[in-house]
Amino acid sequence: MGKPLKFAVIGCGFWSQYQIAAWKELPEAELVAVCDLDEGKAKATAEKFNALRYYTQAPDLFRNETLDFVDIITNVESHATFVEMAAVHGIPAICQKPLGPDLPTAKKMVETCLQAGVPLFVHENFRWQAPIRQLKSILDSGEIGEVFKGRVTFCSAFPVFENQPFLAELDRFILTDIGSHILDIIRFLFGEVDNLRCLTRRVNPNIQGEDVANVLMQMKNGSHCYAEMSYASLLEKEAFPQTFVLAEGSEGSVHLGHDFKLKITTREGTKELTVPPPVYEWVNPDYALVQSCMVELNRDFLIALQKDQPAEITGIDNYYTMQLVYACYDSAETEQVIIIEEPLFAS
Ligand code: 89Y
Repeated sequence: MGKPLKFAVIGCGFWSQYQIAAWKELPEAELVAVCDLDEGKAKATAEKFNALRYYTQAPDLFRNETLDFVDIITNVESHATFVEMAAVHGIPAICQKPLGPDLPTAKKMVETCLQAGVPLFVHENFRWQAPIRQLKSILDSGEIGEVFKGRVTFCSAFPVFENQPFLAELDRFILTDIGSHILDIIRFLFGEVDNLRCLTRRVNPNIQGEDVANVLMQMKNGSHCYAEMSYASLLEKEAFPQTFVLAEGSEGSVHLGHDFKLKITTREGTKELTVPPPVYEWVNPDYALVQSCMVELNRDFLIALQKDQPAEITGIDNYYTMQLVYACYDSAETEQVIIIEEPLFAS
């Protein structure tokens, strides 16, 4: 192992407490500073994680610190500002999902980093969950043949607004918050989307944005995918934060259901395996599945930075997911099928 890479975190809210804990699992990374507009939060986070310094103003952080990368864990409205600051200072940036509050802003962020020659990665964690990775390797093995249909389900009534109150104030809620994950899983497992049609609605009267979204997609490879998302689903067994998947192929099917159970069915019968998340004592038990997988995602970023190679989720890759998120809103508003265009980036 060479010298640990020095990094800073911008944003010391609910999520960053776990994201920093995930970094602490990796001795190849060293947290040197944190930053938050709220001095109390910045100080408490620096103390909790032994960061040497804390800041309330990001420009001061960039001016004073010598960093190998910065991890931006703030609300979506400030992502572009901080990514641009990192690019100006030549510091590789990891940005929380969703990358940008709209597609033109997300594109500009990608282009700014391309033009500055600065790596941009996106902290998109769901596809790093242990059962999702296992499902992907089953699809890649060819065991169920050629996939012709995929369904990805995230339906829950978990009170996410208690820990993350800002979610209730978003004009665009479930597609930006969960859709960015679920549509990314669709791409990861089933390939790129050619066109889609989306329906949305708001069931919970106490929030601003939509809390139900259903998306039907035709993939470039000809298969069909369906993504269903809801935070208004009072179901027999609450599943938060599990994602369920059904992939159907010419030779069989794979189903990821409750409690991390994967069932592989072929003409020979059904095999079952359980793929639980790794256990870390710092996770919030309600979010164990999604918080534990951040260690693997962070490891991928570190390897990319150490070897000067792309990470799995670069800004460019994640832009394709952002295209789907915002195409869903366009489709819901216009009641039209939206064709996904290949993006062009000015570099
Ligand atoms: O913000 C969301 C995320 O990224 O994972 C689950 C969550 O915390 C609530 O929907």
